[in-house]
Amino acid sequence: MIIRKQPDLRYSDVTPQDVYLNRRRFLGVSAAAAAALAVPRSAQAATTKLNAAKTQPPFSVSEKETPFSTISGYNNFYEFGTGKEDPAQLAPKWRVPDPWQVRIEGPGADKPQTMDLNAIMKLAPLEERIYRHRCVEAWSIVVPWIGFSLSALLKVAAPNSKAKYVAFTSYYDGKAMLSQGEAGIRFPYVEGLRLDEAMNSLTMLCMGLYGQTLPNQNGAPLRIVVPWKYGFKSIKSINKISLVENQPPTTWNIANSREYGFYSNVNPEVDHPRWSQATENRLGELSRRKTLKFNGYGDQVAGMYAFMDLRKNY
Ligand SMILES: Nc1nc2c(c(=O)[nH]1)N[C@H]1C(S)=C(S)[C@@H](COP(=O)(O)O)O[C@H]1N2
Ligand SMILES: [Mo]
Repeated sequence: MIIRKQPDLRYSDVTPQDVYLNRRRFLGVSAAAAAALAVPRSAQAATTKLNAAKTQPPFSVSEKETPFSTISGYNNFYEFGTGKEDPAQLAPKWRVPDPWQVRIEGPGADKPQTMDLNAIMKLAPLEERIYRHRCVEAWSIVVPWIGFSLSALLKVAAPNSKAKYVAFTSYYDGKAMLSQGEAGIRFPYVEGLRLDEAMNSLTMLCMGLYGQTLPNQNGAPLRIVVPWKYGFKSIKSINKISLVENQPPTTWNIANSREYGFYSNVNPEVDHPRWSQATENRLGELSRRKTLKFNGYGDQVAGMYAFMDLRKNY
């Protein structure tokens, strides 16, 4: 049992005493008032330690890692709010179902099955991979993710010749998450990849970051990470995977097909209809960086698109 949520931690339990006391002194308020100001105890990010073997290029870049506080404090996770700081406030209050079950099915799966997270985590050794992450909104981060290639899980379902695409579905609980009306997008959040993209060794099934299990706001307990595509392809908190024959619908394409395509490979040559994609703001840096084609992973992935017009297939 590797994943275990810490029960009922109080703010003072997870905040080093001196920091906690200093903050109280700084606020100039009583202990009772400080407790009222504190994050409710249900909102503690409950992560546990997760060991993983470091990896070499191309599975890790040598760029400076974005601090944990940024990675876990500035997020896109519309189920928990549309503002970048909302998920860090709201997602920790969500109680991640335990056991976490993932259904793998579809006409392309000869061995459809339901697997729980503990079984999934035993499919391959955990690796730490330091990937660039580029959001379509032109900010980027560098994240030490923990997990392994998604292919290890897909193989368990024995893909057959009908498996042309892989469709992913996020968990959705209307009681703990925003409504579709509030978020402005369809729930459950859905994403998809072509089979070769999903089987590419860079595509990651991810259970952690920075040496610990995923904070809820980063997609606990299990997400996908596709480093050469815009961030919205990296779907969070998944509980269903389908091997299908046709290109599956995807949430942002449904919301606005002119702005968000199925492929969504990072491409500085093709602008978003409302802004340039030529440069990006690496969070924490002052000057903008030039965006790299395929987010810098071209050697590993460009071949998959050799015969495609990436302007049409944006
Ligand atoms: N289920 C779900 N997955 C999601 C999103 C979302 O709103 N819901 N946002 C996407 C977007 S736009 C980005 S940039 C990344 C952000 O991942 P991070 O918060 O771990 O950096 O998650 C992606 N996965
Ligand atoms: Mo994004």
